[in-house]
Amino acid sequence: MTDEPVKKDLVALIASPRNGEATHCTAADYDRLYQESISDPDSFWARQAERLDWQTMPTKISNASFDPVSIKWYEDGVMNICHNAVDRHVAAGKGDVTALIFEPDDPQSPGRTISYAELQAEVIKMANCLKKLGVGKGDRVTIYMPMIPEGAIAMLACARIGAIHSVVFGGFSPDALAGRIEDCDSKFVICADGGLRGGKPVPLKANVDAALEKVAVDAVLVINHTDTDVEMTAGRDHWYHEISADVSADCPCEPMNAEDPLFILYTSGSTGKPKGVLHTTGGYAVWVATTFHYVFDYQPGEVFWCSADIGWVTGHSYIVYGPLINGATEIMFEGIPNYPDFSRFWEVVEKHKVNIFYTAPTAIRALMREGDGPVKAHDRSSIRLLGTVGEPINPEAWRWYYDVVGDGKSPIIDTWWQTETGGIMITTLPGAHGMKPGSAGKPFFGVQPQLVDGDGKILEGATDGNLCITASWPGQARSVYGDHERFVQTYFSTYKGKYFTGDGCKRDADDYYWITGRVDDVINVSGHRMGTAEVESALVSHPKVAEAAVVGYPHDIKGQGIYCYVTLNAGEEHSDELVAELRVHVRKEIGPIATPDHLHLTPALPKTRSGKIMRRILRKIAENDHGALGDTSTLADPSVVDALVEGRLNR
Ligand code: 6R9
Repeated sequence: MTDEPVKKDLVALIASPRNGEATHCTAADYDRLYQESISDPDSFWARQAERLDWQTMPTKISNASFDPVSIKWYEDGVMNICHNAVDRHVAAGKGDVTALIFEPDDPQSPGRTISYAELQAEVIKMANCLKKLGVGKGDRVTIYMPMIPEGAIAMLACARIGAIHSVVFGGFSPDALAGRIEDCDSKFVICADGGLRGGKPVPLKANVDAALEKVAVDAVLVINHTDTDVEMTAGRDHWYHEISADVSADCPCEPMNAEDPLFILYTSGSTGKPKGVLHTTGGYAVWVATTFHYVFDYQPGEVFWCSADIGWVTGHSYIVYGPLINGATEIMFEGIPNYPDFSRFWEVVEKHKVNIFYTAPTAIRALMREGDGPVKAHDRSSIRLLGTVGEPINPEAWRWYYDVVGDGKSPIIDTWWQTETGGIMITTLPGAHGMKPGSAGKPFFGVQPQLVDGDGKILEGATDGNLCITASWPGQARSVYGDHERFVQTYFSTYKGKYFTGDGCKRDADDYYWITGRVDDVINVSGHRMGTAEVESALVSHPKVAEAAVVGYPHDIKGQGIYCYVTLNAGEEHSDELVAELRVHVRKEIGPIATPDHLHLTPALPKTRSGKIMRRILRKIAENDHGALGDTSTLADPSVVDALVEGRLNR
C-alpha cells in the first residue's frame, strides 16, 4: 500500500494498453468521433449499427424526446440479438473460437470451455425447452441462477425466441424474488438446484419454492448444478436434463423489431419498491457492441474477464451481450474474490492469461487490505487493461490497483454508468486519454452530460452539480415495465426535458467528470444499489418496529454501509437480541446484501413540526459528523438529536 501522492504524470499519460501498438481510438479519433456523434448523431449511429447483422437494416435512426418522454432508436430495423451474439460468429467460420471459459467456485472442480459453436447448440437446446414449456414471444421469464454458463445461455435462449428475460440476482431472498415475479407477471422461472459461493451452498430451488408459495407460475425449469436434493412439484417443475433429452437441434432466431423489449432488470430508486427497468433490442445491442469495442479495446484472441454477476446490469452488458456480440473470449466466474483465499482473482488471471480485467472498487478495497502478497504470488503479465465500475473509486484504491495489480503498466478505465443507461456512459478510452485517479473521465460517443444546480440552472465550466444527460443515446432504458408514468416521474421530472441520473458530479478544467455519489435516497453498498425506503419498509414489517429511517454512511470496504435508526412499538424493550433479530429479518425480506451494518434503536426520530423525518441530520450523525448538524431549529423536539448523538458515540 502506498500513501505517496498520486504521480502527476498519470494525468498526462495517454496510456496505450499494448506497448505503443495502435488502439481502436486515439485522442484525435476521439475528438473527431465525439464531435460527429453530437453534431450528426444519426449518421454516427447508423454507422455503428453496421457492427450488427440486421434482417431489415434500419433507415430511421433516432426518434427521441425527453419532453414528452418517448425514446425510439432504429425503429424500422429488424434483428435478433442472440443471432448477433452467437450464430453469426459460427456462420462466419469462428465456431471454434472459445466464447466462455467457466471457472467454478471450487478451484479443484473441473471448469468448462465453450466454443461459439457449442454455445449455439446449448442456446438452441434451452430455447426449444422453453418453447416446449409454452414460452412465446413477449412472455416474461424470470432467471434466478448462479454464475454458471447456463445463466448466460438462459438469457440468450429467451432473446432467441423473443421472450423478455428478468434476471434476479441469486442472492435475493424468496420474498424479493416473489415480488419481482409478480411485478412483471412472469409465468416461467429458470433456476438451478443450487449454487456455490465461497464453498457455501446457495439453496436456489428451495428459494424459488418459497417464492412460489406467494405467487404462482406455469413452469419452472431446473438445471442440475450441485446435485442438491430438491423438491419437484409435478406438472410445474421440470429438470432441464430430462426435458431437453429429445428437443430438436434447430431453432430459428425470432425476428425482432428494434423496439421490441429485450429485458427487464429490477433496480432500486429513492421511493417505493424496485422498478423494472425496461430495455429494448436494437439500440441496446448497438450500445453494448460499440462501448465494448472502444472502451475495452478488445482484440481477437484476447481473454476478457468481468467479475460481475449476471444478476446486475454489468453482467448483462459486459458478460453476456457486449463481449459475445464482439466475438470475444471471456471468463465466467462462479466464485468470490476471497475463496479459498485472497489470491483467487490473480490465480484465475494467471491460469487463463486474462488480458482485460473489469471489477468493482469494493473488491479492490477488500483485496488491498490483505496487502500485496496475494497479488504478487501470481503472474499477471497478461493483463493490459484494468477497469472499474459500480461506485466512485477512492484514489488510494485506484493507486493500488494501478501499481500493484497492474504493475504500473496497464491503464485503468473508471466507467460510470447505470442500469438505466444500458452501458458505459463516461470513461476515459485506452490510448486516447490520460488518467486521473478518481475521475471517470470523458463522455462516450453520443453522451451529452450537463451539470445543474438544485433549481435546474445550467452550470458551465469547472463546477459541481447534479448530473443530467440532455439527449438520448441508443442504449437508454425505454420505460419502467408496466408503469411508464413512473419512468417519466423518476427520471425526467426533476429537471424537465433532461434525464436526471441521481448522481452528484464535479467537472474539472480539463472537462473530466468526477462522480461524487448519489444525491437521492439511494445508497451504494459494495456497488449494489439499495433504496433506503426498501430497507425501511422491511424493518417496519417487523411486528415490534414502529418506525425506521435508513441512511448511508462511509464504509471502508463497502463504500457505503447501511445505518438504520429504529423506534419500537410502545412496551417493547431494547435488547441485543432484538437488534440481531431485526438484522435477520431484513436479510430475510430482501437478501444478505441489505444486511444493516448499524442498527440504532432510539426512542425517537428527529422530525420537523410537520412530521417529516430530517434525514440530513440522521446522515450527519451516522457519519459521526456531529459538529455539522446544521440548522435544527425546525425540529419539533431538538433534544431528540442529543439523544441520537449520545447513542452514536456509544457504539
Ligand atoms: C453499472 C452500475 C448505478 C450507480 C450510479 C452511480 C454508481 C456506477 C460508477 C459509479 C462512480 C463509477 N456508479 N459506476 N459511481 N464511478 N465508475 O453500477 O449500475 O447498479 O444501476 O448503479 O452506481 O451512483 O448512479 P447500477
